[in-house]
Amino acid sequence: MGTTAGGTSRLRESVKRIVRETPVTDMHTHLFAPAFGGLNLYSLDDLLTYHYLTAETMRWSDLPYEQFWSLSKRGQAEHIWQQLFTAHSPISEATGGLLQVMKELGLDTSSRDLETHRSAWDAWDAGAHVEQVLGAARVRDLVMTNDPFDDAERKVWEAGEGRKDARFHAALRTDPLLNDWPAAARKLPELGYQVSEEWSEETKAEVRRFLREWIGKMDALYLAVSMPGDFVYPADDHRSRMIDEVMIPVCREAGIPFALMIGVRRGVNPGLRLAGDMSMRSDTGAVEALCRRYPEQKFLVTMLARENQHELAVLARKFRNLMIFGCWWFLHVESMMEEMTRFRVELLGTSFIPQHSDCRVFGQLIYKWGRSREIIGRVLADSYERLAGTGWRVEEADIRRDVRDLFGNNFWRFLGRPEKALQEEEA
Ligand code: RAT
Ligand code: ZN
Repeated sequence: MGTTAGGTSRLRESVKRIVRETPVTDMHTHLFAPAFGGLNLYSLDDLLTYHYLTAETMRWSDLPYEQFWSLSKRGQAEHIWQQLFTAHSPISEATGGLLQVMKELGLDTSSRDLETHRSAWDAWDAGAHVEQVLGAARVRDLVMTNDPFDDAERKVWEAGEGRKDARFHAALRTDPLLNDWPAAARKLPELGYQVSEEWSEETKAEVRRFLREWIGKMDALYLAVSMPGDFVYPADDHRSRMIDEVMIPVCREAGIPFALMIGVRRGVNPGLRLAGDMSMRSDTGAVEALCRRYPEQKFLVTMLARENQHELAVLARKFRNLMIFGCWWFLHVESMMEEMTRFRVELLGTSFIPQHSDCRVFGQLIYKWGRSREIIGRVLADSYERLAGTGWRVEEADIRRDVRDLFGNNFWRFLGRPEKALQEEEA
């Protein structure tokens, strides 16, 4: 552009405007393309029954868990609204986020009458709503979480409908292969793969064939798994064998990254179902060992415990095949996002992926990206201000390039798909 971004407050304003306006690639969500029909969630009751809100509700509610689960979705939503929005002030990240979504979609948030909000919401056309949300959140591309073991989802892929909408990309999720091998070994033969629980050459070859075929069917951008905090690598165990003998060879052949989301302890309170998972400290040594052993393999990594974040960012300075991403789940709150984004910028400049949304319901894109943009904008404004203080000319074009990197281009280049990168004229 040739123009500098201007004096201090003008510079701050430019940074925040660019961060607000730059389209984003949301590289990990649980959203689905329209072709997946019933798997799509977009109603107000879907937003209210989000598991983040269920967990918060149960702090107040006296209902036995099973009684809560036996309610219809509508009944659960009413209970959640009553506990979190009527009986108490909605000041947590997830409750405040829902209000932000309602406000941005034009509902009168001064009213506490759920029925009024519902009827306004239900009158919207689902397809138009999705477009409105993607537009309001400025999400250009998003990555789903795709599971061939899920019967409803598999049908859509088998019918060749899964990638009809080019904005919705696939990620092949492999949790059962690593975390519940007996169940995976029972399921794979049903899908046509000659697998047995015993770790034989045939089984390994068949699991590799399964992954290869499904990567192809989905055009999967990466292979993904979530791991408990006590994940150890290398070890004399099933996980290490699966990674070394199946996952890495398949990823290498397909030329795709392996995404590890580490530090979840599933079901610490099973009564809460999806809301019952806990965060857990992890050993970054496992990621270090993988990155060192497989320098040609790319790893996308996020961790769930706050205690791991600094070390993980330092590790990314050591390995260029490691891309750290997002403020995951319980870290997707203002204080954690601010802290993490600051030291990531301080340690890595702009060579990381600051956020993913993890959305399960479309409307959530509005608040999750709204909040993230606000925080990232603040951190970057401080950084550019300091930079300008050294006498460096901070050009608007430089800021736009950096934000495009953070919001998508680092991801696409890491994947080896630079053609998907956001161009200057699109931003
Ligand atoms: O953030 C979430 O909604 C979690 O329930 C998990 O799905 C987590 O993000 C994951 O992908 O395992
Ligand atoms: Zn997730």
